[in-house]
Amino acid sequence: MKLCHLADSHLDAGSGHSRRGKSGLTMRQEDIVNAFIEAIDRIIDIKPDICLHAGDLFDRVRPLNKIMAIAAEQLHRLAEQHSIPTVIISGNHDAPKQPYQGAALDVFRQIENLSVVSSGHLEKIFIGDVCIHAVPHCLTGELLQQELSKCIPDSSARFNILMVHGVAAGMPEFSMVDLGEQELPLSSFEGFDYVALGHFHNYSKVSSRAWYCGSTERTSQKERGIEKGFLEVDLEPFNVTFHKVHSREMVDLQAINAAGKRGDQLANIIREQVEAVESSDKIVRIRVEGVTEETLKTIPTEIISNLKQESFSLDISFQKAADNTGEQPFGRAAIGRFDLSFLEFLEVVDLKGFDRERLKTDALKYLGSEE
Ligand SMILES: [Mn+2]
Repeated sequence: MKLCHLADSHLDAGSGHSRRGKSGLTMRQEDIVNAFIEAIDRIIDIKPDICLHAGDLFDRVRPLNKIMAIAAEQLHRLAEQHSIPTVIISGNHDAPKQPYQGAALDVFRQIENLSVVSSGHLEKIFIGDVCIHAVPHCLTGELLQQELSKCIPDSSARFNILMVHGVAAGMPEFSMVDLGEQELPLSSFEGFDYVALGHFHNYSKVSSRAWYCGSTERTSQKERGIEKGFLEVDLEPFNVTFHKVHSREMVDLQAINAAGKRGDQLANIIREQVEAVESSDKIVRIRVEGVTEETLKTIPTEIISNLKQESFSLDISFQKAADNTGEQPFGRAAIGRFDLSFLEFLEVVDLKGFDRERLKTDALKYLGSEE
């Protein structure tokens, strides 16, 4: 019995990237889509008995139509054309925040051989003699605990598999410090032949039979240097193999100390460092510490904007001299992060009577990040 286990594809992430590719998506959205397609190609080659996607197929509740169409094509290819029975659950990113919204995943229910689990409740799915206990993202942590307490291995099945999306409890290293993430008590994993976990983006073993397969591409600098892909799992004898897919390199440059430097000197140091890593195909981050308002005003903006032009992605964060806590960057880089957090906040807060889309558009406008 062979499984393939993938998760956290986060399709539609990267919408804030500044350049568009041939498809019309941003080049970063294309990266994330391509990594997912590469994983599907490899899984089709492996031809497992069952394929499991453990949540966050999409980065948000309402992905672009173009992204939905790509996901449909790939899931159709995998499950229906290549007859690989596939189960997919919702995660904290793509599960609706209000039940009436329904999940984007629901439009794939017509695909043959594909089971979509997005109801907010445990669903037991039999595939041959394997019982899959699929627990999607639930509206609250309490509801999730209730559903997990119903997950009892079925003695009529040859193998019992649990699929769930969240943070293994008591193991904060598996947190994504994400809005809406939920805890999974380790006791709920007991008695299962395999536990296919989603949420934590770096593939990791939680216990001998419970694994995070990781995401198919990197979504933050925290994942820098970590290989991305999916797991091939044999149940008898038990064996787990990681398969790597291509992902774009991320670089975190050494912080620059701005103390005593003029704006032009600082810009040249930034340029040297960025050019040294050949940033044209990389996601690069650099922090400049101890910056005064005066220095910031005298930085030649054309040097910075040229560097941004030449780099695939360049995030420069300027941190104040007086209040060098590392917590309060300023400048456009800082604003860029704040608006994203605010958009995430808008997704989860109860906006009685307000137009959510309008608020988002206005927020982007006033927070200054609308290009
Ligand atoms: Mn997640």
